[in-house]
Parts: sequence; C-alpha cells; structure tokens
Amino acid sequence: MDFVANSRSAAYLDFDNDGDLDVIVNNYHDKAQLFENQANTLNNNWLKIRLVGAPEHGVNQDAIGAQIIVGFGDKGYSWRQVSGSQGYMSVHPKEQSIGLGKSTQAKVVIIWPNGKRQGLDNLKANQSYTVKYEANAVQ
Ligand SMILES: [Ca+2]
Repeated sequence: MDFVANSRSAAYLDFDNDGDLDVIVNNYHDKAQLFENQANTLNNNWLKIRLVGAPEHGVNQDAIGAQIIVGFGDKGYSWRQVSGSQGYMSVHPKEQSIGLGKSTQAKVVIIWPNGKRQGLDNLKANQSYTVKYEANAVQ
C-alpha cells in the first residue's frame, strides 16, 4: 500500500458486503480513506454474526463482552470477543466477521457475558446471522 498520511484512527468493516474486511482510515484535517480488501478473489468462505443480548438476563443489548467460538470441520476454529471499541478513536461494527477458508459450514458456541452458553450447529457459510440470547442458554 502506498499510503502516507497523518492518521488518527482506523476501523474495519465489510464496506462492500462481499465477506472480507475493508479498512477506513481517518486522517487528521483531511478526508477519510477507504481501503477495499480484494481477498474475495480467493473465493474463501465466511460468516457474519451479530449478537443481541437481553438486559433482563444480565446481558447488555449489544452483547459487549460475549465470546464467539467458531469451529469449521477439521480445519480449526476462530475466536472473537464483542467489544465496545478498540484502539484510539475507533469503533468497529459489533457484527463479527469470521473467515472459514474453504469450509462450507460451521459450528458456533457463544459464551454470553453472564457466563451462559448457546450453541448453533451447521451454519451455512457466506451468510449473516443475528443471534438473540436464549433464556434457556446453559451455564
Ligand atoms: Ca469487503
């Protein structure tokens, strides 16, 4: 990347909704710049997961603090934690993007901030999922 600037923050998000994370950089007294990730040409698979908490069960609405563990066959697993912000002056989307490589489905375990767990099996790749806290999630 040939990029020289006086920048203050960066955020990653899937700006063009093709499954890979792009980056927006905020420059000091200048326009923000978008860097489009071209990884979609690799034809790898992905999942997006947005969690919705239940304050009445001790889980904040944005599920900040929740952990998401995604297993994809014998290829391994990925881990994400939902955060309110990261770094200096940056806020990333609460939706979590997870690369799956060539796997076409995944198994997901969510550990909610109150410690309870919720599992989802056989999620199809290249989809966005919204997962709401289930009152019967297990300890
Ligand atoms: Ca993208």
